[in-house]
Amino acid sequence: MSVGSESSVEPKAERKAILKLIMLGDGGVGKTTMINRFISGSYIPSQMTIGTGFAIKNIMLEGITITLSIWDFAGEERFRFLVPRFSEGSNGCILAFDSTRPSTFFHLEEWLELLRKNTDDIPIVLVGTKCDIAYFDNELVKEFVEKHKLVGYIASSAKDDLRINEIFELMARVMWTKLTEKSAQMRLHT
Ligand SMILES: Nc1nc2c(ncn2[C@@H]2O[C@H](COP(=O)(O)OP(=O)(O)OP(=O)(O)O)[C@@H](O)[C@H]2O)c(=O)[nH]1
Ligand SMILES: [Mg+2]
Repeated sequence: MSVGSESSVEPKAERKAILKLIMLGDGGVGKTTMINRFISGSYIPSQMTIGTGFAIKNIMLEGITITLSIWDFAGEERFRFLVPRFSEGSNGCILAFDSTRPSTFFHLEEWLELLRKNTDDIPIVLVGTKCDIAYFDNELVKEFVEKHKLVGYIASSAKDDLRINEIFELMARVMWTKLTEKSAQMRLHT
């Protein structure tokens, strides 16, 4: 190869995308702890979230650097008003309940209603937390996933580091696929 051809090689531009992922579910189900495990790899006992929290992490997907911007909504009722305002423009949602407290599963319909009023038809994965203590996987879960056309169900534990990375990687993949399909459709219609 000649010197001339070497110097004409342009550096390959890095391909990047930012995806907004929101976390919803009752207070104390373990949303913040799940994010902490994903970001830092550690189990960090957390305080109740006041309002919202925010975290980012880069992951590689098909040669593209995806920046996941993760919005961690407080589960307490008094902070619910923040969801419509700050969920705008989200690409996907992790909907979490606590496997040790069935009431948190039965509140999921309310979370979904709030979410769907304020976002496009975004992909949602259902996550059962704390499966180091209790395992919650039954017909009700299956029906819920089918009825609401969710991406699926993952039983997890931030404490024992069970399936935490899998949850975020699955969502990154699904959100990215949805976004690229949407832009391909838009190009077809112009
Ligand atoms: N055993 C066990 N406990 C967990 C797990 N994940 C979280 N916890 C505990 O559950 C409690 C609540 O966790 P958080 O992450 O603060 O819950 P949250 O959903 O963010 O709560 P809000 O901020 O109030 O909405 C904490 O005491 C955690 O240590 C887990 O996988 N296993
Ligand atoms: Mg929290």
